[in-house]
Amino acid sequence: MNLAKLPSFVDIHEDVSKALNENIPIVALESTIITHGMPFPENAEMASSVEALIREHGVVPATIAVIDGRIKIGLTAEELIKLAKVKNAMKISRADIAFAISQGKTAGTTVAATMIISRMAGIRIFATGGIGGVHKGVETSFDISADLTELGKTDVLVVAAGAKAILDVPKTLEVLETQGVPVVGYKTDSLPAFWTRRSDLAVPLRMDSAAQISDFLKVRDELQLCSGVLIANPIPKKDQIPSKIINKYIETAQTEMEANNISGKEVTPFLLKRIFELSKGESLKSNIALVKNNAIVAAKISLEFYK
Ligand code: PSU
Ligand code: MN
Repeated sequence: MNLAKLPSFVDIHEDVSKALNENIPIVALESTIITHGMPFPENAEMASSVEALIREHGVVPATIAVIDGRIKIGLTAEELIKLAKVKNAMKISRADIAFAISQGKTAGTTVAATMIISRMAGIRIFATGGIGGVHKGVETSFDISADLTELGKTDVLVVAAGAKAILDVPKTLEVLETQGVPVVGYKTDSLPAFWTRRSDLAVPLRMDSAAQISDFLKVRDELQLCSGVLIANPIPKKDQIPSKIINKYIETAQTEMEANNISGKEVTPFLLKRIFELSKGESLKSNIALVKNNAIVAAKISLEFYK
């Protein structure tokens, strides 16, 4: 990776640039989950403990965000806290990343924006909670996350706990297939549904080890497929919320969202916040647990891939 070629508005954390220069495994992490996905102080605690967990595996974490118009690849402890506390951060995807930089904004990067920045720096493996997807009621709203098209064209592997159950999961799977994105169940035949380990849907592909996934990535590189991969990793058993319970909260939140005419970027943060309130914080506990679980799997894949 020639770091000198990166744009002048990119700041790479010292540990990350060392890792890039010396081929030390790295895992990228997104920041919309910090600015829009969780309340303070849980967001800050989650972000720093996920980084610590990755380091424990001998892998360098690189949390990606935009702060005051500068792309940050890897955050200092102070930057992380600043981002977790900021009140009016943007939520940026492919459409608005350049705006945030040119206007000097502070922003959480979605899965799509984090993929773009990871790719630019040569980081291949990325962990998140759940990707964005096709929303319920898409027939009228046309709301399909830009995460799906990004997965179709940007060569980064994303570890997630499936697509969030607030989505129309069957349609999300269909779009991923159209985009040519392999969806790989990690040690599972069932597509994980974020807060629950299983859904009614079969996962298209299955692999049972980080080594298998690393081999798969290497074949993809030789084929020059140049698109993303989704690893669907189920939430740990003890952290699940039974689907009967979570689905009730999702339904209520969805009805309120429609009644309040919430649309666009606000949909996902609104739903996550209402489900958090309705579940009296239980959904957040599960969300944090599944992000940690994804970080561990991403670290293992990264270790294999850079061997
Ligand atoms: N996963 C979580 N919490 C989140 C998100 C994912 O556990 O807040 C964020 C991701 O950044 C994802 C975004 O890219 O939600 C999707 O937003 P939208 O549906 O507007 O594309
Ligand atoms: Mn959307």
